Amino acid sequence: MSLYEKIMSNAPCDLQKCTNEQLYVTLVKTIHDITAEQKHSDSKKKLYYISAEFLVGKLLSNNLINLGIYEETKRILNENGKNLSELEEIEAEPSLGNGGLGRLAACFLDSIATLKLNGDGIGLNYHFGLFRQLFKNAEQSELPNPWIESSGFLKKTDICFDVKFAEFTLKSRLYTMDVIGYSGNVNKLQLFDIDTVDESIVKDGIKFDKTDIKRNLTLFLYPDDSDENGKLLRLYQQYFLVSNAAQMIIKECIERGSNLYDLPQYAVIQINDTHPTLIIPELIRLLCEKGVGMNDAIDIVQKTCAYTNHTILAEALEKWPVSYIETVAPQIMPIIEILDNKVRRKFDDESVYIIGRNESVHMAHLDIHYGFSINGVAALHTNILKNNELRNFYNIYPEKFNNKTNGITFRRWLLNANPELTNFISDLIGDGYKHDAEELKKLDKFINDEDVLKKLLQIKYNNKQQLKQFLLKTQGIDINENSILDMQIKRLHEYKRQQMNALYLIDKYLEIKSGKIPTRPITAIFGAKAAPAYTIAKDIIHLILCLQKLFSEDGEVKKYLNVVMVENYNVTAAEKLIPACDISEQISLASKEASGTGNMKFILNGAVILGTMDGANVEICDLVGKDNIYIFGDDSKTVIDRYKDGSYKPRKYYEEVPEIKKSVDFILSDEMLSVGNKDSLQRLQNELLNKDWFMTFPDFTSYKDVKEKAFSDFENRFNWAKKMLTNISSAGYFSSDRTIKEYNEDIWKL
Ligand code: 26Q
Repeated sequence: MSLYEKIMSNAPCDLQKCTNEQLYVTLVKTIHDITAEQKHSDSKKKLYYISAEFLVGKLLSNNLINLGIYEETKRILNENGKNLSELEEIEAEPSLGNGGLGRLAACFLDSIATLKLNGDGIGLNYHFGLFRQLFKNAEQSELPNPWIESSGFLKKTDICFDVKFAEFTLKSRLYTMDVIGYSGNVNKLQLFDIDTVDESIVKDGIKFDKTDIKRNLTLFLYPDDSDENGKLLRLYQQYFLVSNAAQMIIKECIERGSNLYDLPQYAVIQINDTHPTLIIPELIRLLCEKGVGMNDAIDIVQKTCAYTNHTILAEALEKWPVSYIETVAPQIMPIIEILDNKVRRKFDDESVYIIGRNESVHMAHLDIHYGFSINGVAALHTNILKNNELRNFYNIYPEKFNNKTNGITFRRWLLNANPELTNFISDLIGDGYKHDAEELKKLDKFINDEDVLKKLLQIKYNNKQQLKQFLLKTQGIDINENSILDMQIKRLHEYKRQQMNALYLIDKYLEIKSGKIPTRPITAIFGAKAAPAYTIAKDIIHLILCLQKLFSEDGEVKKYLNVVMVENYNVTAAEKLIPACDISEQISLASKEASGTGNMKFILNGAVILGTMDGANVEICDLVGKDNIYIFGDDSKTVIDRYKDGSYKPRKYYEEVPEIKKSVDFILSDEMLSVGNKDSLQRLQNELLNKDWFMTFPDFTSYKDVKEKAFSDFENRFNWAKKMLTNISSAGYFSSDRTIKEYNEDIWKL
């Protein structure tokens, strides 16, 4: 059957007469029909990538691309007077993740399927995912983000398990999404849910009764955990996830011939950060229930589980009070105690115990002792884990530690997001890079080709115009396509230092006010959600929104400097923003960003990074070379030492560096108070002056200098285009296909 016939077999009427909604459903069904005939990869051993988050993004065009039918579908629609991009808008984005960690899991699934590896994702089917962000009075407010459609890509199954909690048992239901590889192979994302969840209990934004577990369990991703009930709900979610996963894994492995003692030959479980860590005691518990002895069960599980660490921030390392675990799932507590006792008998070092002094369970410690592999997500990150954060563990288990530098799927972040650049690259070097990303290196031979450089600049300009249309339509904001687009788009966190960027913008504003005019207009674009209970993060959003308002209402300033905060930043917005970016801000305090993956998406799309020597920026710098990236600020060693000696005093910089003083003072100026909220601005100013925990002041001057240098280099357009080309040609290493091959060779061995 031709593609046209397949589409027609699902269409309710002639394509010309169909509504866009009908056509969307038609395409979803057609994709289902095609994948139903494809094979799920097969091998004796299967990977289970278990994660609380899978930030998959919209699926329609991605699936069409991976099936190799995007162009043909577009043509068929055009011939019938229809427009594929209008259909794309109908799909709601499944926002089943916060940011980097969730998006990484989604990129990995794409690569696992593309490489025909036998591996599925296991997660939760949050009905409202991450909240939808709204700006009201220059502040963030939160709304539910319903995404599940009756005829979308999510499929209901009749697979159910019982999950026993202390006070009740919940029956789960499995939903699945096809993960379509770019190679005629299809895997699955398995998402667990309960039938009794009740969307109607959500009122007034994202408020709901946090104690009503039978109705609220899978409503939201990570509900607000500022209060005890929020934290307990998160633990209910975690245990629900791992108990379902463990039951399903055991069932599948038995079906494929395992006698349970040989489980490690049938399954490998990759634990995505500590959120699914309880799968370790849960699997041990289930194996024992099936007659395996305790010591054998521990041994089996230890050979099956591997753990990825995504964070260095000590305050983000998960610990659960024993009393919480007793409240939620008391049956696993005796097992955790046995695991802890074994550690205590073996090691005379409190810092590696599982149950710490304050009666709480260190999740990462469980993973490290009772898994066979622990990896960081960029070279610098893994080294910091070995030498600092997890040094005592590295001394015990050096052989378990390994690095897997993150990657991104080029299908979504190049082919889908930037078709014009994709076609241009194919014209220059053929299509081989689509399967072997390192072939992008072939672009280097065009480094002095003026026509190529000109075309690169033209494509960037075209993408800026498309972004302009997108922002006009979605937010009514008009950006100047001839300005420099400088972007910082990522979750809002103090360590990522959006506040330092804001201080820079204040400084620039004051310069313009005093008559120092930039050579070319600058548009500073932000996109960031703050956790609902993270007060300072919300204050930073408020500051940025105030600057946006202030500048846009100042006839003199707005010609040269604009701030745009994109509302509800998500995967869909990122796909529009990244291809249009000139300068990408990757300015975390060195040693704090485990890897970053946005940085990789930007260089792939020909943006140049302004950043610190942190996370994967270090590897990017190695590959693109110092002339093609703008590095500033203290390095990780300096920062780590400064934390150790406790010598940092922000006030000293405030008093000694006039630009810092002026910018910080401005936060509470009359201009700001005319547009902003005094309490919020005051709190932020105090935080910077008295704490500045992420050391924005010591880096401020070099940030400003290097940023000015980047702006001035931008004016030599051909030279800039060479930097763009080198960034693109160096991006091959950051394909998640490379990362996944490494996971498979070193850890999974499928
Ligand atoms: C923990 C406890 C309670 C509530 C929430 C959490 C929680 C939730 C999400 C802790 C961490 C996360 C997400 C972390 C994350 O996204 N980390 C990022 O992972 C990326 C992929 O490896 C890296 O590139 C980023 O550097 C890292 O910040």
